[in-house]
Amino acid sequence: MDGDTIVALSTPPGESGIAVVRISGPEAVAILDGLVSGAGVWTPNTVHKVTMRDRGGEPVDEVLATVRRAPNSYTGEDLVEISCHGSMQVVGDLIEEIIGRGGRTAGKGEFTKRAFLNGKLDLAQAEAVADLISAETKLQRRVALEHLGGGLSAKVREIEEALLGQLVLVEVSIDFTEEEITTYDPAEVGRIAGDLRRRIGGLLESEVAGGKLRRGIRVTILGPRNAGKSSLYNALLGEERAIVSSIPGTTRDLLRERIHIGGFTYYLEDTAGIGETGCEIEEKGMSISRKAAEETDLIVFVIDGSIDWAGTIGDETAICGRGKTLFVLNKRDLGLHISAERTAGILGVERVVAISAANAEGLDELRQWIYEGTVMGETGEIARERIAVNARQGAALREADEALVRLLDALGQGAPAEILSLEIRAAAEACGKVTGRSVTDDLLDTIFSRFCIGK
Ligand SMILES: Nc1nc2c(ncn2[C@@H]2O[C@H](COP(=O)(O)OP(=O)(O)OP(=O)(O)O)[C@@H](O)[C@H]2O)c(=O)[nH]1
Ligand SMILES: [Mg+2]
Repeated sequence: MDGDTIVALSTPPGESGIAVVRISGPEAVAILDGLVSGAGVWTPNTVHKVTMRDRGGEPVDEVLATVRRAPNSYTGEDLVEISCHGSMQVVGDLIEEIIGRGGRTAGKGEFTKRAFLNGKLDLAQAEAVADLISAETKLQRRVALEHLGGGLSAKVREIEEALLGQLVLVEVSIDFTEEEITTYDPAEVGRIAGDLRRRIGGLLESEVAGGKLRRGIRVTILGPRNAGKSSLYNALLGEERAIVSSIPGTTRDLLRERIHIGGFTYYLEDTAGIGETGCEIEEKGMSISRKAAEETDLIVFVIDGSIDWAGTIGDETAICGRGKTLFVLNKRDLGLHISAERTAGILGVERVVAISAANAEGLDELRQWIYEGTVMGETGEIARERIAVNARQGAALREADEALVRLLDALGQGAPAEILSLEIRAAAEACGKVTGRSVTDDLLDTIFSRFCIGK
């Protein structure tokens, strides 16, 4: 742990009613004394109204200051929280004064990193802080809050404790090999290992959806020119974001905005229409569309259903992976040239949805379909348990599971206690990576670099 005292603005920069500057570390209170030009009586956890001055004695701002004493603070250190007026000049001057008095600008997530290093939070909880800050939907907030409350940590710790319980018995047996005493029951070890694998498997089931819950899901609207892609894009966004016109080739660049469906964040993209054109700009737009089609999670392929569209889609659908493409017939308000069912037959897909982007018809069905096509089947568990492991936690749990597989193998071959102990220990160590009991400095740096400054 660095013994220095860190400072940062913990609210977003810019003009606001109030801004909060935090100071954490051994010098926090001494710095506060300096800011009010004299030793103050700082009753912990009490709000003090004070005038802060620069080193020339000139007032900088009237603020509310709260002191929390180590170890009873977020960071586990002496922590000063200053609520000042939300002017960037005030904040800048205050931070400058604090640095002039021995404070140092905090790195990303350094307050939370200190909280972790001082045992106030475990690693899964610290990661949940970042998730909670970036939560945009209720589901994201609920999962983050469950993890912050120790929900995931508790489940992993139970697994770890069961492993350690067996480890003790197996290791005692190693010490007593001379006497030929067996302190453990291989069948029981096997039964427990099997049970723990099931529990780990349950947690891992949430990993894919957990990744999507945190990262968001990319959905690209694709199709021939003039099919109504931009109209659909706007309708799903609920605002006139993209230019719509009856001239084919209106959209040239890729547009991207966020929408939320079922508690997940979707990055919805509008693209340039695909088709024959002599226009260099449109060609460039199309090559961006094709690249997006390859990389995206889900394609919504829009066809103008009011016309004899067969010739318009050519082999464009070939660039769409069948597994990740939803076909939509647009402009149903004008009457469909061919029904949705027949279209599905022609395209060789199970389902086609008919909509009217102009009249916002069929959009709920399409939203539901987008949700089904991307996360359905993986989310039930998350919604119920509010547990969604992230990639790092997933990797650690898989490592634990692999050790358990080797343990079961060893048991099957009647391996000696030394081997069993090795694998049980490996599984427990891997679990420890989730809660942060066994982590390296490099890993910590990677994790906390995801944070913003001031958290
Ligand atoms: N009647 C009707 N017209 C629509 C509908 N959706 C789009 N249009 C019209 O179709 C034309 C093309 O719409 P856009 O949304 O610009 O089509 P696009 O697929 O983005 O076209 P490009 O950007 O040129 O590839 C416009 O005149 C729209 O008003 C619909 O559901 N019903
Ligand atoms: Mg368009």
